[in-house]
Amino acid sequence: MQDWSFETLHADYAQALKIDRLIYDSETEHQRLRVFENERFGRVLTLDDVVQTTEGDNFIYHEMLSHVPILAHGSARRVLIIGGGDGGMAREVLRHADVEHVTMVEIDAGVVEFAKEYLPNLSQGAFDDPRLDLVIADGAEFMRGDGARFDVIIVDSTDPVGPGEVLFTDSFYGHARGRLAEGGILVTQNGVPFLQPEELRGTMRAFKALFRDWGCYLASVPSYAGGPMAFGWATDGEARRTPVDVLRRRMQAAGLACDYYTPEVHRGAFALPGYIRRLMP
Ligand code: AG3
Repeated sequence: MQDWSFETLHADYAQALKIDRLIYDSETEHQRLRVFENERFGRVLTLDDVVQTTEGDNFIYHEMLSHVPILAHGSARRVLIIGGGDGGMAREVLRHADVEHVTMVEIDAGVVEFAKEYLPNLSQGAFDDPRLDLVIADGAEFMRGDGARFDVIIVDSTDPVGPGEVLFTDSFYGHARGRLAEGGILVTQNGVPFLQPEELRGTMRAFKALFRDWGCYLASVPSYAGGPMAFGWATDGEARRTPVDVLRRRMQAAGLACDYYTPEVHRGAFALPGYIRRLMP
């Protein structure tokens, strides 16, 4: 079919999005990048034909990977984002006035430049925020370093194919643990478990060996088809137990108005259906 974007991520299942208007199509040094307009989702960004984010539903993913760890932590000052070149994650993290410093490590300078120009709705000015330090580097290598520690680390990655693969290895998670401050929390993009069970299983096995409190939480993102997406959660602290009324107070104090995140959704997101719970080691 012409004028449709077919996703190539899974061997036996594909979603297609109608390309109402092709806005950009090119190869960067690392991957093929496309942006097109779809009537329902607005602008859609694909990397190697896999949907990365859309104007229409990115709020679900970005709110859940940022506000869950930040509000659970309660006093996050320093946040590290690995990946996130479109700027959507930085946008949500920077909504927290208490966050003093955000380091964002993106491997592909092309994505950032391009997102600023063709997807300004994603970053909404986040790249101009003086609290943001954008580093163009390999996230795995950055993690190996012994620089600053972070209260929250967010791995906003692609799927574990191509450049994103190293962000799903035991050694990467081990290095991430070493970069967490006391009580720090690591969260990760962990795929859609119905279609990518091994990806989640692998991460959970690694987390279990490394962290006192490990697991995952869920949210359904329409453009990541196939059921809920899993987000990995790992910490040596107690933040998972933060009660709903405390989350509510923190959310109010931060002046956050969200379209997906609520304190109740936050707590409920950790409830796992049987087929996902069975993937836990
Ligand atoms: N990165 C996550 C894309 C994963 C899509 N994968 C899938 N459908 N299993 C999103 C980047 C947004 N900042």
